[in-house]
Amino acid sequence: MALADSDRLFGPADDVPIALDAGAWLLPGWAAGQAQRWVGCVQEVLAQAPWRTMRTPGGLPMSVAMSHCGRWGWVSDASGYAYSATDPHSGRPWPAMPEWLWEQARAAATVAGYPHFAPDSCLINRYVAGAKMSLHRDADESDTRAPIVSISLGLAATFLWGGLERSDRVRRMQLEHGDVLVWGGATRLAYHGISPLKDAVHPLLGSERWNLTFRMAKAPYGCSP
Ligand code: MD6
Ligand code: FE
Repeated sequence: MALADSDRLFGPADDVPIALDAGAWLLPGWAAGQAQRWVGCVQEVLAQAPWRTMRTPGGLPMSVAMSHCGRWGWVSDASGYAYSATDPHSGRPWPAMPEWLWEQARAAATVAGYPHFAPDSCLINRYVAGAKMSLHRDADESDTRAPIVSISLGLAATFLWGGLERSDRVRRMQLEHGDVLVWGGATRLAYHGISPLKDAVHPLLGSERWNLTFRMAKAPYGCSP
């Protein structure tokens, strides 16, 4: 979110979500205080499912490297996009979602007004300079009443926020280290993407940006565990 530094220092208190769009909320810096712990959990996952580059159904390698945890991992290959219970690289189930991550994602969703969020999937993206994510919609989840909870760590990136049609006007906003987006409701299926990452150095993640998106891939929303 394009907030001036002064807004970040003297702006809304922690846990006060900022409305970005219908059903979509930004929790500025919400994850920053425990960033080390987020990074540790991701490293635990990576030890079991290392970064890999997937190909689009059109056969092009993606510029973003990915890993996953949780019951379902999002995979892309020549046959299209799908959620898979196994890691195609190892043939084994994806690493379990660390409990702390599950709890954090649920807490963020609750702050934004989605109290039944119970993620069964977490996609982890890694960007280096020049990596980007083209405009897309997250539409492979079975119950889109559930929001997606997205955590940004490391280098800042420009988030592209469009509308429900690909041709709709696109807004740009900065996502900074520790920012959390909780995105559901009427704009859950809006187009969005990430501009090519600028080369820089972050104290915790060096030349990288990590993004974690927690989803309910298969479970119906509202059936609290
Ligand atoms: C990223 N995020 O921040 C890409 N999708 O690297 C997404 O594609 C995304 O942030 C759905 C909901 C929230 C997101
Ligand atoms: Fe997305």
